[in-house]
Amino acid sequence: MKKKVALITGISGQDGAYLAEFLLNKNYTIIGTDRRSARSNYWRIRQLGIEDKIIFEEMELGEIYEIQRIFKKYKKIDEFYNLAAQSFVSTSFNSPITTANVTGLSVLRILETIKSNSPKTKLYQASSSEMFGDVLEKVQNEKTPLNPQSPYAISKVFGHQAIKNYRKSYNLFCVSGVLFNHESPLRGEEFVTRKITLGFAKILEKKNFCLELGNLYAKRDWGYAKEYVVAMWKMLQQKKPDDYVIATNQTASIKEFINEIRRLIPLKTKWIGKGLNEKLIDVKNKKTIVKINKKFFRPAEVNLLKGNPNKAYKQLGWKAKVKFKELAKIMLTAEIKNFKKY
Ligand code: GDR
Repeated sequence: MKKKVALITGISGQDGAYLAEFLLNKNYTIIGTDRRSARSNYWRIRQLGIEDKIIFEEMELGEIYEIQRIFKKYKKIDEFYNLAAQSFVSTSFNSPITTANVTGLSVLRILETIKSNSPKTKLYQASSSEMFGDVLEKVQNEKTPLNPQSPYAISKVFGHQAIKNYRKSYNLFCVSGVLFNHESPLRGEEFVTRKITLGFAKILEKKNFCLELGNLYAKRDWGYAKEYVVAMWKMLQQKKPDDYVIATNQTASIKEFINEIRRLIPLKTKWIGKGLNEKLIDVKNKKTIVKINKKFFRPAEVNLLKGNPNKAYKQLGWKAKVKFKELAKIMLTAEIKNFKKY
């Protein structure tokens, strides 16, 4: 049997790296694409030891002819995973137009290209729990109305609706995975869980480091990225294309995540103060190790996310095994190990 070919956009990101590793184990040929400026950023793929097993291509998703060029070069692409995006919510407030173009409009460019050049290609679109925004239901599922709160989330809604529309209008096999926050040791350092684990590794090693954060009370449904990429693949193996929520069904605040880390480290710490003056101190020497900095607050916040992944369980047989407490442990352990190495 001929090897299946999968194209992954955003190959240098956390999900791109884990998905490539997973599909290589399933004997796929992997074409990994990135925009030019992201090329230097292959540390994740290197860490997983799969760099020489991937065919790398530059592809600027802002230009439709670039996508067409790749489809012409590789005549047969069985599965197309669109993981590329301007994915940092905070940045989207400063760069709303770029975010809309890359994160939103690119989905339409991909759909148009598939429709005209390769209608048999199956497309996975990375949708996001951020689309629920200021939530209209306490636990969110595939039917929960969307109420986005950032240019990033608005752009994701655009992509999400485009997928539904092209599926219905042109009978394409395209799906959206509405993934809730998913983290790992390969997470970018700007995202809060990784910022926290890296911060604590520094605190343990350097002693003088103070971690500055924004809103400690936002709640997220945090899962393990390595498990989430399996759900992406499963969605494309179904008979019929459909959208799925991927989540753990547990929610915890940033402060609760930090408290989990506190349980794992050999320091006695204590929260003091309120509001902007809230701090975590080292009980022994009274040094502040975590404090609040207003600059990390967002113009509009998403306060609570908790997903109901029942449909994914029933139809895909997918269920999250790692919940946020174990995730904190996995991330901190890897962080300390890496920190010592470098
Ligand atoms: P999020 O992830 O916006 O949920 O989107 P992020 O980790 O950036 O923020 C989570 C929550 O933590 C609060 N927070 C801070 N966040 C950051 N980054 N830095 C801080 O210092 C800080 N302090 C508090 C935030 O306000 C927020 O409430 C992620 C991204 O991966 C998206 O691309 C993806 O679609 C969704 O998850 C699902």
